[in-house]
Amino acid sequence: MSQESEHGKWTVSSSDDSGDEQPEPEKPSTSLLQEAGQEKARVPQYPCSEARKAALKRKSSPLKLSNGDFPRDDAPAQKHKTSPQALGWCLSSSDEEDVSQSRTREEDGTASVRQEGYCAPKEDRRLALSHKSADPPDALPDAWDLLNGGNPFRFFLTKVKGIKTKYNSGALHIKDILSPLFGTLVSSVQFNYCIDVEWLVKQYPKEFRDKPLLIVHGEKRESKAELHEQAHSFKHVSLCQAKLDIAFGTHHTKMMLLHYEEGLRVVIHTSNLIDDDWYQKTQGMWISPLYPRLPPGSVESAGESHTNFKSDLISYLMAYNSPTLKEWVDILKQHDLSETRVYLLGSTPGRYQGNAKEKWGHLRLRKLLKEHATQVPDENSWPVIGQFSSIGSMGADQSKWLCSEFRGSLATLGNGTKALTNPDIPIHLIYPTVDNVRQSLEGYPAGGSLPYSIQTAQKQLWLHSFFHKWSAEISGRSHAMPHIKTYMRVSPDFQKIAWFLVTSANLSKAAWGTFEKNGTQLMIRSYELGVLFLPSEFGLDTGYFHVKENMFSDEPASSFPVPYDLPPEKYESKDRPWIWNIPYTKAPDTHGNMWVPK
Ligand code: GNV
Repeated sequence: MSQESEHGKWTVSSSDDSGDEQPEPEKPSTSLLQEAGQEKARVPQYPCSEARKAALKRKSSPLKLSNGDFPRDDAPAQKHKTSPQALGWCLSSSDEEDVSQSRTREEDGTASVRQEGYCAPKEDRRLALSHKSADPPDALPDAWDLLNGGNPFRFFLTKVKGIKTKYNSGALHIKDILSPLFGTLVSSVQFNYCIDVEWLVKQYPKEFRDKPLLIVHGEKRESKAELHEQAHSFKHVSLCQAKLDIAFGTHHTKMMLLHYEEGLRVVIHTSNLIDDDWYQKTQGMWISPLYPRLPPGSVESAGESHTNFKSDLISYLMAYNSPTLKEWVDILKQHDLSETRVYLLGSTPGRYQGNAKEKWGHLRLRKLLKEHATQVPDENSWPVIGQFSSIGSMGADQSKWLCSEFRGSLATLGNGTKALTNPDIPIHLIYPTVDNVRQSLEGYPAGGSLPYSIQTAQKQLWLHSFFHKWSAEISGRSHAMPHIKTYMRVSPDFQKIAWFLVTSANLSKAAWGTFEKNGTQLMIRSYELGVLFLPSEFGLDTGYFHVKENMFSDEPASSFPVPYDLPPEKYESKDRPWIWNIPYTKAPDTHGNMWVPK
């Protein structure tokens, strides 16, 4: 099939025409298929969504421009210098390879060569882990410094392949997180949504690769069977299915519990356990300090933090009602989490009334902001910002959920907040436009992880008037599409923030909860998890953080590294939100392809 447009001539590759669900790896038969041939054709072996399947299919059988050249007229990929090369990416020695090349997916790991090659003798590692003063020699990666040096927030982004080295300087790949430098692993748990077990096992260093690994997931029926089939090959891997008793609920929580000889570490993040999620996306994580083991015989309440993190994490784990996770609760109880400065904010499926109403979701955020945030001058003019990678059904107009219960919770600041539905409080929503996706490092396939559907979008056109583009010059990630989800309250000049949340929760009622029975009950469908940063926990009594002006400078510790540009830029009249299940054939993406979901 071939078609012509003002942007040139396009072909739909034959493997697409055949409707073949499992295309064979394509050999590049002409130079036109260069990139296509370099992408390793691959059908997911892990259970995952239709949107992601479409992305993987498109990557293995791309819809190419057939004349072998970019259109010369106004193809924005050229004009706006968005090809990686045009932007001057890949110039540093460590980023030598072409971003469009296939990765050797097993051992790519974004970890640098020195990291890959280095494994400190166990005694050295112990030293490094137990004494701050034991400065690691030059040969050590900066991951250790990152984690233990002057980063009070412990908030990180994932490394992105194909951007300048400086933009990855504060970033971590999963292999960095699982590195022996962070601790001598005894056993671990991975909570997640989409899991490629074979890939995951390879992310652990060889010396820890056979340590017990528990995977907590929400798969049912066929996809559960597929996951079990995958895990079966690994005798050290076991599975725990999270109960999902309410329709359309999903297990979105992304957390690692890393039990070490030296203690315990908790990582709460936004990335699925698949290669694509750690390659060219903007993802966030909070990494706990190394929690030491409590002395034997410590009381039940020992090791609690000012933020009540230990008890809140135990409550979250108990909500699964799983005997296996109860064993992890016991391990948690044996550790000292008192150094934790963040608040835990989770969602677990259920219908909650009375006191339980404030345990999860947006009412939990409302309670935390009421009790631990403080009022700021002129607070009614401080906007709420929400930034996410998917969107649920929000009803016929803004009064149904977004600007009532949801904004009411996010606009709470201290005990004095009265008008929870104050219509004056602006709400800015950040979600990628079609052009954001088209011009991204991944190109249109990035849209496979932005599963806003046409069926949902067309019911809520009113919502799109709140939308702002994805822009992240500040972190060098304007072309790394967001899979991170963040929410915050920001000053009218966008230079201060009253709080910041990084979470798995998208903009949906399923994630945040919705009132039932005249507001006496909060109904939540999904598991979600995030951490809330409040100024008071970081020694600030002003009620706000300053926004860091440069992610990579040494500004005062009171400045928070918001990972995208402020103020957010509104959609222009030509802009459309990315919708995954409609075709985009008028302009090529950064790989010269178009998007035709079947
Ligand atoms: C594509 C994701 C997640 C998550 C959940 C999806 C979907 C879908 C499609 C990506 C995704 N769901 O990270 O929790 O259709 O639900 O990344």
